Amino acid sequence: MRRWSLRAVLLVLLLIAAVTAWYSPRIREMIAGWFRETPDEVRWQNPVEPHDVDDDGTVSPGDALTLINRLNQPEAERALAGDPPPYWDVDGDGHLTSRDAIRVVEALDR
Ligand SMILES: [Ca+2]
Ligand SMILES: [Ca+2]
Repeated sequence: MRRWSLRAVLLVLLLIAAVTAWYSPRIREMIAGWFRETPDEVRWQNPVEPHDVDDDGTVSPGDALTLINRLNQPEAERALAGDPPPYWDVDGDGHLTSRDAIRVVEALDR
């Protein structure tokens, strides 16, 4: 009778674990998320609170002012570049426009 080496047993167990993990939708989605790039239109919108432009945890007039100041710069300097925060795209359309500032002001008015 042939005996299995410890290395072979560990390899089989590892293979079983990998196959089991791959067929678990939750684990497969988690692994896929590691390699998925975030689209730019989503990257510039705060995922927790879209109106919190500076990501300080509150929606304040400073968030609207941050957007208004950026909107007053020449168009070439308004391009969404670098890494957030600030989260320039409040409405999630992929662009910084006056509508984003209006959305923050509306949120302050509630
Ligand atoms: Ca804020
Ligand atoms: Ca926008």
